[in-house]
Amino acid sequence: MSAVKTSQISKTVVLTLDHAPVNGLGLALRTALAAAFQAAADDPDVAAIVLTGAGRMFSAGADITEFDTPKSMTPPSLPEIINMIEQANKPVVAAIHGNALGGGLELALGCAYRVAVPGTNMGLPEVSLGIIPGAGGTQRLPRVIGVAAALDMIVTGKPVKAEKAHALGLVDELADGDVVQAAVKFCQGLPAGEAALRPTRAREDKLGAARDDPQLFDDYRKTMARKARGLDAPYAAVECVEASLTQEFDAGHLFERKTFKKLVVSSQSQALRHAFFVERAAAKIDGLPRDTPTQEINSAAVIGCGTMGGGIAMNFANAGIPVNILEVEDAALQKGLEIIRGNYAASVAKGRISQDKMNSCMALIKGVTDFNALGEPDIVIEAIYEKMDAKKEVFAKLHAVCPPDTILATNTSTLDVDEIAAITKRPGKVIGTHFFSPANVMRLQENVRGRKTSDETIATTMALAKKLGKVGVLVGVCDGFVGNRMLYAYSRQSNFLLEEGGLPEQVDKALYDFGFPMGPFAVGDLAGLDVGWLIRKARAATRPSNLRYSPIADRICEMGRYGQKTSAGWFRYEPGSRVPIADPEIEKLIIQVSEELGYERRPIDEAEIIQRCMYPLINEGAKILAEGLAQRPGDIDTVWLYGYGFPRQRGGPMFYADTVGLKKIYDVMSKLYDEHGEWLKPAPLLTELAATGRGFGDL
Ligand code: 3H9
Repeated sequence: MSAVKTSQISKTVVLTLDHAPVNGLGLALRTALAAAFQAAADDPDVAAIVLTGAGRMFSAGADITEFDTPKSMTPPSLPEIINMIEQANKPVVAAIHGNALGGGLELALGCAYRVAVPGTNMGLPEVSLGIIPGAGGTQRLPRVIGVAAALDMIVTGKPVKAEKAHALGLVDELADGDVVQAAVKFCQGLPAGEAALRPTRAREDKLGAARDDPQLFDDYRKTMARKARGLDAPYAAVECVEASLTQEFDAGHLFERKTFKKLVVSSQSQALRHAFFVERAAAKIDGLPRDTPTQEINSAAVIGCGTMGGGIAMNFANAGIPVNILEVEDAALQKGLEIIRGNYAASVAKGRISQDKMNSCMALIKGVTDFNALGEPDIVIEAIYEKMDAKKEVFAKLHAVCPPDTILATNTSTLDVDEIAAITKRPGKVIGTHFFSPANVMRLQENVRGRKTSDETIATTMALAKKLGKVGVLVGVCDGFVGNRMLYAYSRQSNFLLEEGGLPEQVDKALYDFGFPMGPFAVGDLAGLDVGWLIRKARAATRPSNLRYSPIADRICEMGRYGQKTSAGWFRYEPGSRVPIADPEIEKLIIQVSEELGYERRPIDEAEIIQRCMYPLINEGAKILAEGLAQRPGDIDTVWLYGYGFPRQRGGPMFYADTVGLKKIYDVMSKLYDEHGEWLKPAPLLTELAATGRGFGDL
């Protein structure tokens, strides 16, 4: 069956890309499209051609799964097909709905005209995969919408809606009703003969403004420094767009093609593509059929109107789901609601959402002070402080007041979900939904499966994550679950490094340069140091005495330094500023602790900091995999990419580990274990994979 369907309406041929799920322009679709297009172009009875997509969208672009495979090299290539379309002797109109992304939009740019359904996403997101548009996008888009607007779309990779695309000149007409009918009508309104042809390559008018602004590219490079830090593709994209202005079309196109070919084999692109696919794989649960029934979530409740509870409630409201939020003390409730209102107002002020959107979200959030006023929510998420007794009390009450079908979820980040579930008579309906702070911003949702959590509850909670715009990853019950358990291993070593000779600013700089948005100490100051301190104090009695423990963080808290909220923590802060400043007082404290513990301070370089922080984190990931607490290495990567800002261009910790080589990591860990003891003992799975020359990707 051909991947392109041909039909005819009067003298217009309609070619429909029909290659589920996203009309990816892999070899099968390219071959079929080239043949069908050639036939239509050669047919003297055909006056015009409409190109459209079947199913949910026009096209999501090149088939990413074929990159690095011989199929991607097999003709006809996408640039060849687009050139053929552009040079056809009859007008070609793209009829676009759903998404026209990457090569999909490039295909549409090769058409003389574009008709689109309002709301369609149109964009060149290639940079998010570590590449640039490689089928003429960097040369044609500036010719259609001008250089400045094209730079924005190509370098940020963010799609625009068809309405905006229309205003930019990328869409010639917004379809009122059926897009194919609209495109056919559009063809019929075109002038006869050559007057209807409009090859994009020949369009020069939109380039004029940039020709008069020689500073444009250098200025643009300055604005992208922060967001594009450590990334190659955005800068390469600017160079290619620059070529659209400084070179003839064919030369610019060739330059783009060469740049694309170089980037597509780069380690950054491999890592970013890995990130794309593991995120989608994380939505699939082993042993849970795709058609597992899910419950409808049309109403929700949140227990606790603190920072987490408020952020979680905002997620529901943003998704249009009414949510009751409970705080027993009215004053605390009002304070929490005010913070929510303030967060929305800040988004309105920054132009991120409209005042109308804020009003509709606020109208969906209702504060209550009594469990009996929770109504009949489809799901309740408990987000109170981390104390088992308090959580059990809440769950007992929830079980008593909520309908038997209501899913009862806990936002705990450390406690045993099974113990919480046991207090109810519906353990199948109990699950962990661990959001990350700020919960209305961070995209990770660790869904924690208890021993008795039902398949339906799991499927519903995973679907809910998608509905809330989150990335759901299913994990098992253990202390800290996947993310925080690995984080402990990382922070522990960063503290030990201070005792051995490092300083917070040095350690943070090394991890920032590695690609994290912030180092562990600046993150600690941002999150607040008192929370961890309370947990450590509560656990002090059960802490194994044979394991190394760093007292520095406790000593800092004893000084009343809780981080940014007290303008002092690991760093100090000027009033009203969030910029960490190295503090001699902390340096003195660290040196004193080193002396007390008998460590002779030594210089520690960046490479050692990275190894010392990242390898134990990876080692913990290996233990988590062996214990079956994460389904696959890619799930761990997804947790770290979306919950902890792990540099995406490194693919996540487990992917990064494979790029380093597990043998090397094992060797370093073994040496560290000899020097520093138990915390650094290589995990059995790491040992086994290293010994057999395999990586996590082989599992
Ligand atoms: C490019 O075009 C290069 C050119 O410039 C140059 C060429 C020479 N390829 O995300 P979903 C799969 S680079 C292969 O869950 P949604 C996806 O893995 C490309 N597979 O759906 C999933 O598979 P599974 C530039 C793809 O509705 C299934 O389709 N384009 C591709 O939430 C459904 O996907 C992009 O970067 C692909 N291109 O979102 C766009 N796209 O079911 C990438 C998707 O087995 N795609 N799949 O897990 C997207 O952003 C989203 O998929 C989209 C739909 C918004 C389209």
